[in-house]
Amino acid sequence: MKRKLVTALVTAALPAIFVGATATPALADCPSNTFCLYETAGYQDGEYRYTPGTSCTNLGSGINNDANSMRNYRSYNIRLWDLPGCGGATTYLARAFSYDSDFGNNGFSNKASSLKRV
Ligand SMILES: [Ca+2]
Ligand SMILES: [Ca+2]
Repeated sequence: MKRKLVTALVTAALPAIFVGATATPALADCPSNTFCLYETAGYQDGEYRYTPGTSCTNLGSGINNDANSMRNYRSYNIRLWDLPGCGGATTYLARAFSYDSDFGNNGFSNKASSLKRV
């Protein structure tokens, strides 16, 4: 089950990479070499900036269980977990140099509680 879910998420992330080749959605809003999470789909409302390493980071109270879109301008893949401490089977993979305007079609709306570079 876990393997199947991860594969689905990877496939879902691919179109965002291709979009990135032709469109640049307000790149200035998220600094280079930074991973940004947004409270609302479409990169709206609160922006929370991270430079994730390989140690797990738990999300703060403002964005915990409230993230709905992301921009990953890091040169690394970053995984988000539903549970704090980067545990559990429900995750979301943010590919290097990709963005996703809505976690809804990934089954990950208002779930992210922790993240790290993978
Ligand atoms: Ca959660
Ligand atoms: Ca999505």
